[in-house]
Amino acid sequence: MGNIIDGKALSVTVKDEVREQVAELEARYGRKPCLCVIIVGENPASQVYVRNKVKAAAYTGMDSRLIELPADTSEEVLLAQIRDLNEDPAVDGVLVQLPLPKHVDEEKVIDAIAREKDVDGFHPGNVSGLWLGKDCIVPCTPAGVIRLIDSTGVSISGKTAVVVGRSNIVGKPVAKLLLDRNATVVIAHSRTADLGAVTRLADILVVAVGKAGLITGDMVKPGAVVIDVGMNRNAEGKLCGDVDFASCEPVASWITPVPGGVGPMTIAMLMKNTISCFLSRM
Ligand code: BQF
Repeated sequence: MGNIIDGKALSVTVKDEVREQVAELEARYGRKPCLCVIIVGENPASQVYVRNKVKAAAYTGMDSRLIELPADTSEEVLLAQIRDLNEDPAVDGVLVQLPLPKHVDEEKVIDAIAREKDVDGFHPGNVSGLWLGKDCIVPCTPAGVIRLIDSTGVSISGKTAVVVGRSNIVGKPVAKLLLDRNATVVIAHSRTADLGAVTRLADILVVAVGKAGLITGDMVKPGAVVIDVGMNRNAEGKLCGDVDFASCEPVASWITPVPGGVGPMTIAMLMKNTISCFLSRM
């Protein structure tokens, strides 16, 4: 029954839209949007993610900078680097790849990024904007999740949506975006009693926990749309989601794969956010 949502193909469509916008913006303003990515240390997964971001920027024709700092960089030096970029008129978007080494306070770092350059949408000004229903930068993964659901043609309004996971980066913002689209939203988490009983209510199921194989076919309502935000490595080192694809795919009407589902859309929405930051500064 399950149709597979091709996040990779949709991400190319979004990046092609951005590529056209970049060309228009350059013609109108005489400069291209510029995204600056900071990575601290050598976490191999983070290195892949920042490479994906720089490659996507190149694809769209926008400028990018990659700042690679050693793992022992002090919080002070990192904050000074961010302040420099905040003041650099050539830079439109600044993001610091998470997670950061333990000696650095992530909250301080996020707060230091100028709100108008916060392409990740993690700054308290953007978080409050999201929850107050203002026009603001929306975090990339939640924005990508909504775009993936929209691509199925299934209407969100009036449906029961269950979000499993309550992180500030995915669970909470995705729940707010679904609420804004008139879903009836349930947030489930690690302390939810009888998770399966809750997930079986979902017409739209979004899973962002970080636990491989957490959701099995018996936990999915027949015909549900299933969006898997999980990014885990299994015993063989292969990328896999939080959803057991083999057992859920036959039950779902639509389902995202891992890889090739939410991940590429996260990167595409980052490109869109960079355009928004550029425009807000012009
Ligand atoms: C794919 C991320 C957890 C913690 C911090 C494409 C990405 C991943 C997968 C990617 C992620 C996950 C990113 C695929 C960025 C998504 O083909 O399936 C792209 O680069 N992501 C991140 O920057 O930080 C994370 C997951």
